[in-house]
Amino acid sequence: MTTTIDTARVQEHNARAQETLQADFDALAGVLARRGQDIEQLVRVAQQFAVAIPSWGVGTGGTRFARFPGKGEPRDVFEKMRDCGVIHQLTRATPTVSLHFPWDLPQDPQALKDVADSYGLGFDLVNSNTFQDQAGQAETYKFGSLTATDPKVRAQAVQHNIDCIEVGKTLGSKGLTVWVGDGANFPGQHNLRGALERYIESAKQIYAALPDDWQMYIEHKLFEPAFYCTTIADWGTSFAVAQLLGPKAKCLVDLGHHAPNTNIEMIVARLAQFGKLGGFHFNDSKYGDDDLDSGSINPFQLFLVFNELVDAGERDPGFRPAFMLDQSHNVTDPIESLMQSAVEVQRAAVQAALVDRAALSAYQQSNDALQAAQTLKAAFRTDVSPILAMARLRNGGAIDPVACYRASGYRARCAEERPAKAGTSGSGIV
Ligand code: AFD
Ligand code: MN
Ligand code: MN
Repeated sequence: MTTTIDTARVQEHNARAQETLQADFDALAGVLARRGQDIEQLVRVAQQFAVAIPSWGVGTGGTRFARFPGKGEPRDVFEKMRDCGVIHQLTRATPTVSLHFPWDLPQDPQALKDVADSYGLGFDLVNSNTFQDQAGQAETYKFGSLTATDPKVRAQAVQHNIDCIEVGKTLGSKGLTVWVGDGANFPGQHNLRGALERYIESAKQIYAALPDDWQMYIEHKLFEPAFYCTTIADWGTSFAVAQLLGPKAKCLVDLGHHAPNTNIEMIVARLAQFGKLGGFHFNDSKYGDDDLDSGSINPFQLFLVFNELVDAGERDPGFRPAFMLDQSHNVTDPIESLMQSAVEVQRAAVQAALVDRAALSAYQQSNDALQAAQTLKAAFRTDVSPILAMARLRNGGAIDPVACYRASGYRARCAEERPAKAGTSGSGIV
C-alpha cells in the first residue's frame, strides 16, 4: 500500500504522544468502569467507524460570490485520490471515496480503481449532477432536469444517471445518490403536482437501470437553487418517492437540507422505522445549506442523530446506512477540515454508544423526563477523545492527525508539485 505521509514520521509523532494518551485513556477507562462500561468495547466502535470522503471536498469550495483557491489544490481526480489517501492514512476513518460525475469522471475507471487500491481506498456511492450544464451537452438544465417540461431534457438527465451507474459498476460502487436542484422561483412557474409526476417518471427509468445489488439514494433539500419551491424539498416527498420506486430506493439525509430548528433526529427515527433510511451527508449548518464542518455548530444534534442510529441498529443488527461528508471548505485546508470532520462524526458515534440505554428506557417508561435527558447528556458530555485517538493508534493512524499532517509538510510539497492550472477544479458551490 502506498502511504503518502512517511510512516516513520507518523510513528515518531505517535511515540511522542503515546505516554500522555495512555494516561488519559487509563483515566477515562476508570471513569467508565465506575459507570459499568468497558472502554475496550468503545474503542472497537471507533475502530470500526467509517465515513466516505466526497471527491470534490478535497478542493477548496466556494460560495455564490467567490472561490479563493488554496495552495497545492488537487487538479484532477488522481490528485484528489492522493489527498483522500492522506486523510485515511492519518485518521483510519475514511476508507472510501464518493465520486461526483462529471466533476470527477475518470477517463479510465480501471486506472482510477488501481490508484485507489494502492492507497487502500474503495469507492462509496457515486453522485450524479444534473444541476449544471456540462460542456457539449445537447440540452440545458436551466429549467430543471428530471422534472423538466421538455422530454428531451428529462431523457438527457436520465441517461446521465444511467451513465453514472455504469462507471460506478467498474469502480465497485454499490449505489447512486440523486440530488436535483429542480424547482421554481415563482409561484405559478410550476404545476406543483405535475413537476413531481415528471420526477417520478424519470426516477423510475433510473431505478430500472440499477443492478440487483445497488441502491438509489434520494436526497432532499429544502431550497436553493430554487427559491420558491423545490420538487424534492423534504423527507416526506423523498419517502413517498422511495416507497413508490421500490425496495432499492432509499432516502438520504443531508444535515444541512432542512429548515432551521427542524428536529432532524426525529426524521432519522421515522425513516429508520419504515425501512427507508439509506444514508447521510454530514456537515453542519447555522442558517441553511451552509456545508460547514461536521460538528462545528451543533455537535449535540449530531450526537442525537447517532443516538437514533444506535436505537435503529439494536432493532435491526443488519442496518448499515451509508455515511458521507458533504462540506465546503472556504477558509481552511480541506484535508484538515475533512480529517477533523471525520473525527467529529466518529466522536458522535462513540458518544451515542456510551448512552446507558437500559437506564434511558427505564426513565422513559416511568416518564422521568429530567433523568432521561440527563442520561443522554451524561454520554454527550463525556470526552471520548482518548478512545478516538487509541482507535487511530491501533488502526495504524496518527494520534493527532492534524498535528501530524501539519508537521509532514504535505501541503507545501503539493504547492510546489501542483502549480494551478486554469479551470481544473471541479469544486465550487456545494
Ligand atoms: C448539494 C447537495 C448534494 C450535491 C452537492 C453538489 O448537498 O449532495 O451533490 O450539493 O455540490 O447541495
Ligand atoms: Mn448533500
Ligand atoms: Mn447541500
